[in-house]
Amino acid sequence: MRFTHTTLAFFAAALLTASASAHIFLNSPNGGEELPSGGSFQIEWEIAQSHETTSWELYYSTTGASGKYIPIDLDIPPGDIELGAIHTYAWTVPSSIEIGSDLWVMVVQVNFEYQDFFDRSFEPAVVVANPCPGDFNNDGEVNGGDLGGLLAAWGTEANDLNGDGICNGGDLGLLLSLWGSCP
Ligand SMILES: [Ca+2]
Ligand SMILES: [Ca+2]
Repeated sequence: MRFTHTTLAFFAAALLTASASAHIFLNSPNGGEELPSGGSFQIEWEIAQSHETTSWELYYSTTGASGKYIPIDLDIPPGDIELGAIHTYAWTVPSSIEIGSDLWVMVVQVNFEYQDFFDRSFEPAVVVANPCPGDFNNDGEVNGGDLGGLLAAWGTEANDLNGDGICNGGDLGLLLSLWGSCP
């Protein structure tokens, strides 16, 4: 959570309980970010209180901060669990999400005590049209790195360029037609 003037009043009301239980900070997205449909967005969170950790879980919602939450990845290795450690996850924003949708993300720490601490976007991000379709790795061009990403996602819902719900030959043809520098 971050302080802003517009959110201060709301936050003040929740301060007593929230500050006592803040064990993770979701740094991004935390409100106002633009997420490219079908493109890559880096989710970032930070450890505010260290715990033994078995894994991390990431979820998103397009209906509200309180959910319904849909899994992004439920088995992310714990990594560095020291206070202040920064964690990132390169997420391919599903092209099935309607352009213009508000979007919230939630990160959950799964630990040995069966107490799952979490944080989620304070305000929504928004899903926008991808300025460079096919550039899955956000390096400014459609190239071999993106072809590798497409092949790795073959048969799944990820890197689904033409929006038919699965990554397959149709997407490969489209990727080749988009080959080169982004406009
Ligand atoms: Ca690329
Ligand atoms: Ca497809």
